[in-house]
Amino acid sequence: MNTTEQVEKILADTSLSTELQNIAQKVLKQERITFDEGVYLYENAELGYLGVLANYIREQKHGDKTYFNRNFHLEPTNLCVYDCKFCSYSRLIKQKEEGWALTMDQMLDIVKKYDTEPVTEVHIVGGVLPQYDMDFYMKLFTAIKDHRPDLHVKALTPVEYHYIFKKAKVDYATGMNMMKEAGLESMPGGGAEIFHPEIREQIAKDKCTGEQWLAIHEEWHKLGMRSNATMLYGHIEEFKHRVDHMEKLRELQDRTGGFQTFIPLKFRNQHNQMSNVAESSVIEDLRNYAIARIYMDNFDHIKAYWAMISRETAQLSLNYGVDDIDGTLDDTTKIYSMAGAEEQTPAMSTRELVNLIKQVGRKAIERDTLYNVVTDFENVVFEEEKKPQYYKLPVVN
Ligand code: V47
Ligand code: SF4
Repeated sequence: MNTTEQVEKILADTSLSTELQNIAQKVLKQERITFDEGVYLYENAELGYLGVLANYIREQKHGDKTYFNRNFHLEPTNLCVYDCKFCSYSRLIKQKEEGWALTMDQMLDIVKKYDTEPVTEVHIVGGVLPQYDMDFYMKLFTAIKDHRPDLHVKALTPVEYHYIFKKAKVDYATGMNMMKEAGLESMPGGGAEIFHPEIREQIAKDKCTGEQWLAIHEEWHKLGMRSNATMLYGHIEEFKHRVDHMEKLRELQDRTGGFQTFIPLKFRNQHNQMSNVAESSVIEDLRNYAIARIYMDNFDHIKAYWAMISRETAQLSLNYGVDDIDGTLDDTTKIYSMAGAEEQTPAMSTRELVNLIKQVGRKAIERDTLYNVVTDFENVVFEEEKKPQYYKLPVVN
């Protein structure tokens, strides 16, 4: 049964509520669903139904293609002036003995370690500290580009930009332009958390607001540049807050078209001030990916961050709207291992990542940051191993 027939089968199900019938019709006609329909899906839709619709959209957009990239993380510091309640990573400045803060030379030495590796991107993210100001980051970006011009610099989030621009007394438009001139090429999706102030004020109260996060991305997009967006879900927010978050991103994307990828980030509850909050189930994670795929009709890609959700859930997510499973990052990232992620030293070789994708019947494509194809692995069989056998999971019973 192809994906259109699967949606038609759903439409023929007379036991389905009128609301769910209407949403399925809209998806088939490639029409946008409303805020209320988004909330309705979270409250009422079963995983099988959501999987059919999300997989239909995914295959309309990308067929079986599943993207990944070869990148590494550079984390300048784990000290931070902020105190987000979900953060397991940062050490407040008063706990300095448990923290690190790298110098410019130390950061460049890390970049140089990858000189002989076929990585295409450095993802720079970490805590916020006064000594990492505009001048520091501009020098860092320029030094990286001077050393290795082909390495794409994807760096920092509106959390850092808002902080350093305010200190330097420059407005967002000027600041982002200066960053671009210095070598910044794209912005990762972090710092978004949940935009709605009812939640943001409880979990991330001092850093940039939702409006400021969106305004900085808007300025960046106006320069013709691209960025990603995340949503930290599965903690104290309600479904309406998730839909509000996606709605705000969808609105901005209508205006600028600058977002590439939406990345739902599952809240992990270890070693932070929200350890009493239970984590979402795998079923809820898959439902969330699927609803994101249905709701975010103007986003090309939905990404699952495999290091956070486990390799198995990443494989499953490919049937629930996800078409990107991030990169072959190595253990330079501590953000998730500290929060109780599945992967304590998240490293996967290209061979492992390609096989993980092929095992569930999808096509593995290595991309660069801007989704240009670097290598299509369809016909690449790594030496010393058999072609993996796969069974492409059905999404309906
Ligand atoms: O903004 C922090 C999240 C984000 C926890 O753009 C947590 O390609 C879960 O945004 N449980 C930073 N999540 C990482 C990020 C990212 C990751 C991968 C790819 C891209 C991209 C962006 O990590 C933070 C926050 O939302 N985070 N603590 C936690 N306990
Ligand atoms: Fe700092 Fe980011 Fe952690 Fe918040 S999530 S405390 S801004 S490192």
